[in-house]
Amino acid sequence: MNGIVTGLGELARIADDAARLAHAIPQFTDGMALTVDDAYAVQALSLARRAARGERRVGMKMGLTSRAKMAQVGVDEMIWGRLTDAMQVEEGGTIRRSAYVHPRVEPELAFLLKAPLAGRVTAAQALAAVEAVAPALEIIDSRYRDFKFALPDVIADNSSSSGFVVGQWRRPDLDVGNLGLALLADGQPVQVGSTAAILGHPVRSLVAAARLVAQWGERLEAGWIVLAGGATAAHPLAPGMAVRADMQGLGSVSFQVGE
Ligand code: OOG
Ligand code: MG
Repeated sequence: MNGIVTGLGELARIADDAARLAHAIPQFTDGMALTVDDAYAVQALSLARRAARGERRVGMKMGLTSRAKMAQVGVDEMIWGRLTDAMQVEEGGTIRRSAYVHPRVEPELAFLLKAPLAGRVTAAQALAAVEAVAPALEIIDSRYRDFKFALPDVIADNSSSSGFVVGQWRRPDLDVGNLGLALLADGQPVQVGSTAAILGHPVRSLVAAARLVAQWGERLEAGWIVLAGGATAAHPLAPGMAVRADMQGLGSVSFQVGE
């Protein structure tokens, strides 16, 4: 950076170290031109480092699929990231605030797949591949200073993914297109909204996920979790906080924040 030519592998190491050690870094795009393609290559290399440490891929997250999220971070294109087993927090579990730079939480809908999906699929085809749906919370943590980034930065940083919690799975016989939801911190609602905020219907996020991974030679696998993207703006986490999301017809999902 800063005029020095930095390889994509080196950027991946910087992004991975920042996530692993919970320290803030300057935006890559402050010092260099980084294309979206480069950024996804950095993300893949960074996740390869996690795989080398024994982390297992369990799914994919979609990001910036709602207006509220786009407005909050000032980026207006859909993005995606990779989920690993190490990112999953047990429902009702406790995270350590110190393991993150400046974590936020957002209410999401999770899909569990029973069949692979890739490329151009219809909403009906996407739904036919869904085994179950559940309310979910995503813990996002940009590794960039002040949570500020441009599109290539956030992609290189695995689209801010750092943790996720999934509530009780249920059969997908409920139309998830317009479910009321609330995000509560210490019992107080801090965000309210609807799953309709996610591209008009969260299944569109699953359709987009299948298309986007295929551009990178991947497919969504049976057994994977796909997070549809935050339905509301994200809320900052603080030590001692109890976090819960309630979703109409799907119940709730929660976790606690420790020191
Ligand atoms: C980028 C990640 C966006 C979502 O659900 O929209 C995201 C960020 O907000 O840092 O996870
Ligand atoms: Mg999210």
